[in-house]
Amino acid sequence: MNQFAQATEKDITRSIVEEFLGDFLSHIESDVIIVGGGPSGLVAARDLASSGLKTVVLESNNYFGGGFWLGGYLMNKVTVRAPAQKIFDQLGVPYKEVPDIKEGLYVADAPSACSKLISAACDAGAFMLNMNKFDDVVLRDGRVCGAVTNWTPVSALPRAITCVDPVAIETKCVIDATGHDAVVANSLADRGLVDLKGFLGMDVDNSEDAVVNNTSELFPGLVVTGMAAATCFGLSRMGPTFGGMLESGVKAAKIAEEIVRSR
Ligand code: 48F
Repeated sequence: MNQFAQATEKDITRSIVEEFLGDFLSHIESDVIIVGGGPSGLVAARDLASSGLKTVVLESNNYFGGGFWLGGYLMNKVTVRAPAQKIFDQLGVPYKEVPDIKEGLYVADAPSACSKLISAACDAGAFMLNMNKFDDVVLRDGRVCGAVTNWTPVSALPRAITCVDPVAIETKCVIDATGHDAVVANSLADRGLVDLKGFLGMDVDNSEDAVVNNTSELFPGLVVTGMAAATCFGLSRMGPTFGGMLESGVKAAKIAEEIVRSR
């Protein structure tokens, strides 16, 4: 006879609730919250969690990866320019070198690259909180020190439901990795605390380096990365290539780690 009890509905429900709430409770005070689980945010999550920092990724969608599932124009081949192929090497993503390009251009399958990047962030120990829509910042003593969040479907409810209050997670540093929308930075701009320039037309040659160079602490406690940095600092949009996004995530993690360690 089987010595184990049959799992029934209550056991399955208990497993889900206990595991989720346990993880959630242990992250309500975290070192870093990354808002947005696209390529820049996921690289930052991988690096920060690998450094032993308590890292949360808030993602409004049910899947992570943002724009990294497609290369451009509904075609699922992603390109990176040198030196970002080294990140493909770290992730174990197979790629091809495009011939006769002086500085190096590499092409890979988007599903392979995106899933391996998500996996790397999970394996490093980041707490991956999908279906959570960033709603606002926690702002104290002139610093961003947390993120207000709600379930995505709740955020999308028509106002017929009067109010479902969100909850907040405290942190030492928030990274805005929400792409073109730069939603965290915009929550400060709406209050006149920062001035956002908006991104410019496409200029791939300049934009990749510019995004990495401008990845920075925009406001005390808030680092901006990826396309959010382009929106904040008036940079050209990238075009369908991802090296700058990945390198920007690496830099954002370094800046965030310095902020965390200094507090
Ligand atoms: O847009 P996204 O992929 O940002 P990224 O890391 O990369 C940009 C490229 O994909 C592409 C490009 C290539 O060069 O220019 O656009 O800068 O990922 C942004 C993530 O943020 C999530 C969104 O669902 C996506 O997964 N996001 C957006 N708003 C919110 C959010 C929000 N309010 N709360 C939580 N997540």
